[in-house]
Formats: sequence, structure tokens, C-alpha cells
Amino acid sequence: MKKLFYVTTPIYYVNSEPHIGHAYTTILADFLKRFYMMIGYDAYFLTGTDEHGDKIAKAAQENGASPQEYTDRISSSFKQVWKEMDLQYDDFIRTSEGRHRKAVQSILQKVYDGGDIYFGSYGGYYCFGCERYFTEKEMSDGKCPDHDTKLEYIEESNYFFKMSKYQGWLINHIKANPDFIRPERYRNEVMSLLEGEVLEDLCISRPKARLKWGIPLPFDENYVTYVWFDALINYVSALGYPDGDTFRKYWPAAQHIIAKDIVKPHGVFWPTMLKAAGIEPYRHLNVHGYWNMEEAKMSKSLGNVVRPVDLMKKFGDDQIRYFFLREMTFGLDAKFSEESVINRINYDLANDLGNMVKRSFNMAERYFGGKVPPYPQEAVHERDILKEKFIRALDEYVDNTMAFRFNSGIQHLWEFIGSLNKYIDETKPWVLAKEGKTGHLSAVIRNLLESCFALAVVLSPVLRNASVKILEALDMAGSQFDRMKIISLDSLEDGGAVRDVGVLFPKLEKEGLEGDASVKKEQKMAENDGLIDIKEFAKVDIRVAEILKAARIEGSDKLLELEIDSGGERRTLVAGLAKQYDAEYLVGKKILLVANLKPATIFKRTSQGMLLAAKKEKNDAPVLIEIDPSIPNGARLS
Ligand code: ME8
Repeated sequence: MKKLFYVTTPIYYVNSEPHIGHAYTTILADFLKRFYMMIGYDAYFLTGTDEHGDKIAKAAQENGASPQEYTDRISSSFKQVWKEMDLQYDDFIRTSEGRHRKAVQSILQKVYDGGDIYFGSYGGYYCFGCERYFTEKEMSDGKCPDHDTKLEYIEESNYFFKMSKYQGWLINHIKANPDFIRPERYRNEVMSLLEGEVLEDLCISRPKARLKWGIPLPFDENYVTYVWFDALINYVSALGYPDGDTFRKYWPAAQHIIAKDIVKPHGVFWPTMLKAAGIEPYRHLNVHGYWNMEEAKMSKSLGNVVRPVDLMKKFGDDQIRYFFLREMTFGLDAKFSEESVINRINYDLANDLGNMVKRSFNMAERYFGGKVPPYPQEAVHERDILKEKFIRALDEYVDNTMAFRFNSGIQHLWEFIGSLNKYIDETKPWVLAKEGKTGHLSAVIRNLLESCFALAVVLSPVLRNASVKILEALDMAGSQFDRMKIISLDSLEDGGAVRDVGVLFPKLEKEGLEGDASVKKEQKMAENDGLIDIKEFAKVDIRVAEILKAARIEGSDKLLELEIDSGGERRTLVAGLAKQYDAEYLVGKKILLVANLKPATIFKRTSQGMLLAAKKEKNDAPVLIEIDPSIPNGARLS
């Protein structure tokens, strides 16, 4: 039997049109579904819309429509956007559907019958944007930290779920399953909510006198269900809870994806609700950071919204998927700008991958008349070297993707692409051709074509179009991922077709590096031994950042843990500066950060980048390179 994978996005509120934050999470889920299917799983992908509650009722009223008319309209615009972006969910759940209402009422009744719901009265500070009460500890200056609006004190009689009863169970469950909530920072966030104090019970109803738009409580018609208690149940109602086959099949493999805004409902409310209803917990809660636009969190209320379809039309489907997966470190915030999209397209896609493929195909055309050359036995060791590199890259890609470290996974494939470009530079096929070394030339071109094929297969969940183009040009469209076959780098037929692959990723500022020009350029680069091209330098993303906090790391006399602001994004760095700098001295300093360095784990901390320091002699203490404080955080070295 196939292994199973069930991925969900949050169900989005229908009080506004979809924006790129929604698109990001939904693209991730679509990518994961395709990825898991590629590696042989039976995968299921759910998304949908969250349609009840104060917020939606108010939005409908403002739009002069009934809640149902209004939610029909916005819900279908979500569906339309996902269709235009070709995001292939298996089901789309709407909380106003009958199948959902039935499941919510059945869970409420079960929990009520189990004695975990009671009637009482409560007064507390409420955010209408989040539709939940805030504890003193969670609010800032009497305001909601997410919406920056004043919290309102509300007191009324309602039904309560005994969440506190399951607090101890949840703490133990998280301890026993350390990756239940990941990445670690969000597990810590939930643990600090759980371990600090006794959880307040959850108010799960709203009086109908105040709000009609909701699911009536099965045991009291005068109340509707609190929107979060209703919404979270979508993850099981869509599968046909309690006795649907789809529920039985996929629920044990459930993985939720959310952003950091809704950690508490998913990390605390939901698992305790499941426990009280006698349903096993989900497998993983995967939490990503925010895309920030121009220093501010992108949100409906702030109005700086980018339409996902426009973005895709402007830059291309593969390009946007690649950008989203590659640019954000899962769990951390990232900055969205057209400039960073263009950089990824020009450097990673056009230069690294696009040129490598183009050069390989052009050389197959030029030297072998557009046919796959045979593999001469005398050059077998070169294939073995590439095979080893590819196996390492593929394993890292698979492992990191399964652990939700998408950028690291993809980066490993790009390292392999880098080694293919280097292979061309070092073997210099144009020289082999001139010197008549046909056997070696044939091996080099065959290795390159085999590598292009293998990359096209493994990258198909990300680069849906380019992947097909490469496979079609090799007459291999429809090729399945078969690890053994792919890693053999021996999948093509001698004499098979190598057609023109076209320009896979046009550069956005045309610099024309095609055909003969690219070969000439490579020759020139190879002659300039030791020197790097400006574009290679530009791959290193060096930014100005500010040190916000600094502390010594216990157990090390060299290391400091720093918290830095790299322009609307916070990161942790581990730096070997403790011997020469006091932690306090560093706070407020502006430094240079290598922002696109692979994260490294040092003393159990994940260091997300490297700061630049200089030393004259090898054994000198490094001196921090400090930057003029007037340069804004996030400014890139250029
Ligand atoms: O919270 N960056 O719905 P919602 C990245 N209905 N992702 C973002 C983002 C940003 N700037 N802004 C939004 C709700 N998102 C509830 C969920 S689930 C049972 C109920 C994404 O429309 C991200 O996935 O406000 C975030 O968690 C979600 O949209 C919130 O969507």
C-alpha cells in the first residue's frame, strides 16, 4: 500500500479577495502534493473558505448583500484564482456547507455529552479582527498586536469548552513528539503558552441575539458556534468525519500549513478539541512567517496587497513558485519585492539552470546533429562523479522538503546545477571538438543531457512548465520519478532526439547570452582563471542589518547569539565575537550580513546568515565591519 500524505491550507476568510499571502500557502500545499506524489505517496490536498462569524457578517452588510450571497461570491473568487494559478486541490471546503455543519454539530454534541462543555459567563478583551479574546499577556497596550486596533471589553453568558482539562495532555504530547509543531520557534511559542499558566477555558458560542451568521449549537438554539471552533473542524469535515472512508484513510497523515498569525488556535485549541472529541491529533503543524511588503506586514487592513494572478502573469508561473519556495526560510519572515523576484529569475533560473540546459542542448545540436550521443566506456568515471553529486543533492532535496526546509532542499539541487556549469567550464567541450577528442566530447554531452533529464523530473513539482519543456525536447514527456532510474544518469536512448528547448527563463533585463555568444563567454571565463564574473558576485546577498540583541552562549567562550533586523525580518545569528566584544557594545550596531547563506546549527541554535568581519592574519581576532547608521536595514550591497 502507498504511504499517505494529507496537506491542508488554512481556510481563508471571505472578507476580502485573495492576496499573495494566501497564494503562498496554497502554492506550498500544491507543491507538496505534487512532490509527495512524485516520490510515490498517495497525497490529498484540501483548501477552502471560512465563512461564518462577526467579521464576515459585517463585510456582507457593508457590501449590501446577505451573508450567503456575499460568501458565495468571494468564495468563488478564491476558487477562480486557484484555477487561474492551476493549483490542484482535491477538495474545497466551505464552512457554510451542510456537510460541514453536520460534522461541527456532531463534534459539539460529542464533547457536550462527554461533559467538556459547560454554560457560564465571561468578560474579557476581544479582537473582532481575530475573533478571539486576548489575555493580558498577549495584548500590547490594550491593543491587538496583529491588527493594531483597540481591544473591546465584552461580557456575556456563553458556553465554554474545558480546554484546561487537556493542557497536561497537550504538553506531554508535544514533548513526546518534538516536531508536532515546527519549526522549533513555534513549538516554543506554544509551549510558553502552555507551561506559563493555567489555560483559560475556550468560549465556544455567541448569542444569536448578537450574531446570527453561524452554526447553531445542537444543544441550545439560542446560540451559534464560535467561528474558530467551527472553522478548525473543516480539516475533518471535508474528509467526511466521522465515518467517511476518506477521513479514515487520510486523517492519520494530516499536516497543516499555516502562518504565524494563527498558531494559538491551531497549536492549542485544535489539538485539545480533537482530544476531547476522541480523534487522534494531526501529525504536524507547519508554521511559516509572513511575507512583508515595504517594511509592513502585508494584510488586507493595511491595503498593500498584490494580486497573485497579476504577479504570475507578469513573471511567470514557474518563476513565482520557485521564488516563493527558494526565497523564504520556512518559519521566518521574508521581504517581498519585485527586485528580489527579478534577481531570483535572472540569477538562479536564467543564468544557472537556463544557461546550463541551453548550452547542453546547443552543444548536442552542434556536435551531434541533435541526437543523444552514445556513452563511451572509457569516460565512465566522470559519470560516477556526477552521479554521486546528484544522489547527494536529491537526497537532501527530498529530506529537506519533507522537513519543510524548502529553500535548503532546492539549494542542494542548485549546487548540482552549479557543478554541471563547472563541468562544462572544466571539460571545455569546444576544445575537445577542436582537438577531435570525440569520445570524451560524447561522454560530456551525454552526461549533461542525462543530468538535464534527471533535474527536469525532480523539479517538476516546482517548475511545472520548464520541466515539461525539457522532457518534451528529449522525447521523454510523461517520465515518472523512479529513484533508481533517475540516479543512474543513464535514462536516455543512444540516438534519441534532442530538440531545441527554447529560452526557458527569459532574463528580465535582456543581456542576451545565447547560442554562440554563450560558448564564447565560457571560453573567456575559463581563460580568466581565478576571477569571477559580476553575476557570480551578485549571487551573494549582502545586506545591512542592525543588531537588536546580543547574548553570550553558555558553554562557549567564543560565541554570541545575536538577534538582528535585516530589513523587516528578524533573524538569529551565531557569531564568534565574544572574545573581543561585549554583548552590550554590539546592540544597535549596523553590520553587513551575508543573507543567503545556508542556515547552520551551532550550539543548538540555527544561525541564519553570517556577519562580515575582517582580520589581517589568520590568527588575528576578527574586527567587525561596522556600517554608517544612516544606511537603512535591508539595504543591499551593490
Ligand atoms: O486566519 N504572509 O484566514 P485568513 C504569508 N480564516 N502568509 C499569509 C500572509 C502573509 N503576509 N497573510 C496571510 C484566517 N497569509 C482563518 C483561518 S483555519 C481553520 C482558519 C496566509 O484569510 C497564511 O496562511 O486571515 C495565514 O495563516 C492565512 O493566510 C490567514 O488567512
